Amino acid sequence: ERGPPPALPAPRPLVYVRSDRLAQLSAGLPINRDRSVMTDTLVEDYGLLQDAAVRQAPPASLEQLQGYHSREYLAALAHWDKLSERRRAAYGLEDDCAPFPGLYEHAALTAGGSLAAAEALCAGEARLAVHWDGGRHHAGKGKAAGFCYVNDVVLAILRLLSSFRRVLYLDVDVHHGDAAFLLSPRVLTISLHKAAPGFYPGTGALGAGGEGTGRGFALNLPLGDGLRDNPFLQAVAALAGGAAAAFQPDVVVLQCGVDGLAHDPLAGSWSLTPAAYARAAELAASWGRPLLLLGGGGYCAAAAAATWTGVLAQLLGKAPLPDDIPAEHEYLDRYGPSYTLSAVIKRLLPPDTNDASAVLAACEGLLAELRSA
Ligand code: V1P
Ligand code: CA
Ligand code: ZN
Repeated sequence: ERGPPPALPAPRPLVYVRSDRLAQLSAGLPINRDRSVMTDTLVEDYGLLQDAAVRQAPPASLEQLQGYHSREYLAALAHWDKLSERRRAAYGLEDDCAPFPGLYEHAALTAGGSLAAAEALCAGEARLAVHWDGGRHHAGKGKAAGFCYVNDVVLAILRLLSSFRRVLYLDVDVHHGDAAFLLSPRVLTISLHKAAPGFYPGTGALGAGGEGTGRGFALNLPLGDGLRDNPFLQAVAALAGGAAAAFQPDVVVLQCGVDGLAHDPLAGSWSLTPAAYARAAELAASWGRPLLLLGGGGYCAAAAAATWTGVLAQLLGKAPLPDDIPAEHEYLDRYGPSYTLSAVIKRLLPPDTNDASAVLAACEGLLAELRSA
């Protein structure tokens, strides 16, 4: 007898994509050593995965990677050991992006994790999907750059575009999201970043960028040193909130690089606290659309893990968490000498060089450009 189709499974509050293999492959690298495993372990020890669907990232297929990257670049990632130094350099495989054993698998898992998270939103399995190993916003079609070998952000957005009409991409990493999606009026890119002579990557001047039909759909807000929580959050609320109201996205992607945290050992530029990122993520969620949450920069592993744990707690309605790191936590020693989530904010901060009213005026100018695009 034919009855009605079985009810769809109720969406989980969270799809959490992690990769133990990727963490293993990253363990020997000079940048972000231990960050993945410390983040996943802390999130788990605070009990934030209790109702989540937790998935191991599948490696992206060659075909999936070719959705953005060139075939010859992908071959170079797989066979870099057979290339001359000159050819490696042509693919960006030097300095910031030195090749290493397992590089192709690393890249495929990085992309596969963000694709799996995007997929979960497309399938309606959750309203929130997280992949902290993602957010590699500098990789080009045929070139590695700024610690990014594969642009999982672009790949994930492409996947989202097959199920959602309009994507709002907000990039709060302290660096300019330079290689993100700039060619379509269906993707609105917003990047807050530091801009200063010599500061990487040197792009993202104030104004609305984008090319072809995407012209006007990339809003760049460069900011100066010392940025504090309040002006940062005012800018996110005014610019990204105003843009969301005007653009009416169907899904939101947040690149939540946390290298703007005070005392970040690599960027050392902004003076944000973990609370600023939790609040920014809450703002992105408040637009009422499914949210894909990706990582990015963040060069003190303990500070990044603590901040991302706080972001997740906020989005799951479980904030504030007990400030003391759980006593049984495997990486407890890495949070010393305070052994708390909030320790990162407790030292002296340099002055903020940003003028709050100038920042808000810049946001208004960008919104006016968007409205006339
Ligand atoms: O400044 C550069 C180099 C100098 N070259 C001409 C470019 N690279 C930066 C790269 C920063 C990448 C940020 C990635 C992200 O946005 C997303 C994951 O956060 C750089 C820096 C710096 N202070 O800007 N590389 C390094 N430091 C570095 C440090 C130690 C070992 C190797 C590289
Ligand atoms: Ca940014
Ligand atoms: Zn960064």
